[in-house]
Amino acid sequence: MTLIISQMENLNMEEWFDAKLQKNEMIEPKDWMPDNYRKHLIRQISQHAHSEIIGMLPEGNWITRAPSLRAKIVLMAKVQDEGGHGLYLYTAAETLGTSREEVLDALHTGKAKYSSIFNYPTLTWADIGMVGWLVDGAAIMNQVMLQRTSYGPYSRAMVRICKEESFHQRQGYESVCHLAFGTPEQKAMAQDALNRWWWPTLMMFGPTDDKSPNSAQAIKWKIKRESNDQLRQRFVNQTVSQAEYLGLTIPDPDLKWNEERQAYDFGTPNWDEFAAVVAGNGPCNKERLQLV
Ligand code: FAQ
Repeated sequence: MTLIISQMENLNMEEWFDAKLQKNEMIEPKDWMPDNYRKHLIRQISQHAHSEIIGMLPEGNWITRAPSLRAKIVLMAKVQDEGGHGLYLYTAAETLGTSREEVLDALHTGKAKYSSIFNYPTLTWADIGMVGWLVDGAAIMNQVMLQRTSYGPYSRAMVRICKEESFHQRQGYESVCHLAFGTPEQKAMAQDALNRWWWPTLMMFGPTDDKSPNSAQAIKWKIKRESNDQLRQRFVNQTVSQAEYLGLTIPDPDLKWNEERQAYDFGTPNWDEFAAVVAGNGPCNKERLQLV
């Protein structure tokens, strides 16, 4: 009897929850929510937080090697911002009933993922420019929609994060401008970095929509507002003219404006490489294994 009453209550609550989503009202920590909605958010928000923190490592590694005092100050500020983003996001995850220890444990034991992009090495100073221009550029393309995600604490964290990420993207572009308009050697260094970072950046948006197990439910729950492919396409459309201005070539022979779609056609990222990197067999891991 008690079970039936609690099932009926859950049914009513589910209707209430769906109606709230329909009205585009935020779900707040003390509101009733389906267990799977809670789990989905803990997964996504904690993985997002881990990406921000792991993302500090390749850049932090360049602070002592920045080529000028100005570049060093800017990079330190950026790395500090990323740490702050991680903290806002861990806090948002905690409002869902998980603890900082639990989510960090999931990272350390390899149960939780972080963005594949941070398993690529930053070999030259130009790579740091690419991280700002391309990696932050892709991150912000994805995160703008998350400002309207249905869970209040995540949405509010994203508003501040997006403001800071747009500074990050611009500082990266400025840094790449210096190289692209510098000496032939500097321009070649920028081109080499673009060649290495382009495809991994496109993979940051996640698998294609037909291979994305979490997307359909995420969109239904208004956690994600746009799909992986939509965001990837918008990123390509936005970035091509920026590369043209720099006089750099995007390493994709299939990249072509499609008049009918009013969008760029582009090639297929290497999804086998993506799977390997996510599984921990990326270029950084290989380097580490060789060093051991
Ligand atoms: N790397 O079904 P979907 C940044 C996993 S922040 C590794 O499409 P979903 C700041 C995915 O988790 C960058 N794994 O999943 C910065 C899932 O596995 P699971 C991070 C990936 O969640 C810049 C499986 O594949 N941004 O860069 C990746 O609907 C510069 C199936 O995928 C965010 O986290 C990947 N790239 O869509 C810091 C934004 N993609 O969990 C320093 C928030 C997918 O089922 C320097 N997150 N997977 O085991 C999101 O928007 C989504 O979670 C996606 C993935 C779009 C990342």
